[in-house]
Amino acid sequence: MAKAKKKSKPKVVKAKKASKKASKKPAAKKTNGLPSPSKKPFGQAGLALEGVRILDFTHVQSGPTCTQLLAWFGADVIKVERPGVGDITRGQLVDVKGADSLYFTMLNHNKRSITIDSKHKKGKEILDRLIKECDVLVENFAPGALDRMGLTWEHIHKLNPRMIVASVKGFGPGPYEDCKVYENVAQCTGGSASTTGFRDGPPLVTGAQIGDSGTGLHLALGIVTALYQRSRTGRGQKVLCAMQDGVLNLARVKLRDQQRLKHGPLTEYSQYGEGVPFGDAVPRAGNDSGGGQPGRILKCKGAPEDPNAYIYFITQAPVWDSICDVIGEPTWKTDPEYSTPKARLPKLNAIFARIEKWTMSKTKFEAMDILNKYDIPCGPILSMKELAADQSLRKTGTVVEVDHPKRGKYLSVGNPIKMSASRSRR
Ligand code: CAO
Repeated sequence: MAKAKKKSKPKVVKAKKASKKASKKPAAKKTNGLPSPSKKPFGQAGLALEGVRILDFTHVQSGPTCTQLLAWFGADVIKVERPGVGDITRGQLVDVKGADSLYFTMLNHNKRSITIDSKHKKGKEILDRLIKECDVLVENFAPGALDRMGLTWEHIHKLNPRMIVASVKGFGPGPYEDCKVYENVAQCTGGSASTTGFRDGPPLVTGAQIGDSGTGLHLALGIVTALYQRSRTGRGQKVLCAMQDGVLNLARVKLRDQQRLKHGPLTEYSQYGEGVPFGDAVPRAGNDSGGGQPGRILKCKGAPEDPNAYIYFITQAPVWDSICDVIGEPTWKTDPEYSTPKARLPKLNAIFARIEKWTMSKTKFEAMDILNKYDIPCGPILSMKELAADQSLRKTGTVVEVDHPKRGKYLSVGNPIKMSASRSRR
């Protein structure tokens, strides 16, 4: 980062001087302090975070997700692990005896690794040297652990005032700030579990790791933003992402509904049509859509024997006429009982039952093909088996094959963020 800035400065100065001396020459273009646009073809001007060095003190999932993202964009990530133990996930959910687990490899395959005892005198010296040479320290230890190693903000900032110290914790400042937190705890305390599942069942956690990976994503944005600010101020800062906050951010539509409750029932929720009164907190809404357009998961040909023969179907108002034609109910287009979204709300169960009669006559892919022709929003329920075999995801690099010295080839998720001028480093 520092190098790139040094290179760019003289160019700007030269351009200004030249335009003063030779008044007949056209005025130099305004560059806002940026170097002039690269003439190199897109994708050949280096990686976006090239030159950024990360001291990676992360473990398990939330922190490693963050540093994996930064490494995809070209940052040099040096992962520090505890001697003799390593990241605990190396040995968790082991499938191939003697090899690091997929849990570990799928989150760390683009990093360098070093073992350092951070509580040993020699280890502390090495860490101090690394702190001086790195741009960002990322950690997700239990609250207070970094301080107990002697790596306080004051110590780090004194050694390297440009250092950004980025942390994942379970909670922000408050009554729970000292708690250790794992994925499902964050899903429960961030509002996701209370709003996931069916009304008459218990709260549910979701398979997507919104507490761990979701918070890692938030932290990566915080780090890149702090790097951007540092390019103006020359100074690092602390970046904190609490898992509870990250989950709540992802569950914000439910906080929206909490406030709507004061003004009446949530009419797009199935329970409204079923005549079940609302309480004073947002209920679980099964597979109802989170937006203003009613949606459901419906059976397709093969269900329920095939557990994934389902499709998500949205009865979006602008394409209602097409929906009626496709499912064979053309009179619903003009029948006042069905023709407006408001009229449909109390009978969504019956409407979706009729649509399901149609989806059950098609496979999920046939239904998708037909519905897409009419811009009717829908999505087949894709299993992990189907996603692993999906050739278009392989082509875009969203699913990648990685080589491992002990386990051979395995599949990993590649960078889901695509940039035209920065290739992802696997
Ligand atoms: N050298 C010496 N000691 C090391 C070390 C190293 N290289 N790396 C870690 N340690 C020590 C820590 O200093 C700590 O010691 P103290 O308790 O004496 O301070 C000890 O190892 C354990 O660290 P920890 O408390 O972070 O680990 P844990 O397994 O007990 O807890 C977790 C794990 C994830 C619950 C906790 O780290 C945490 O709450 N992190 C923040 C939230 C988070 O990221 N959770 C997501 C986890 S993914 O599901």
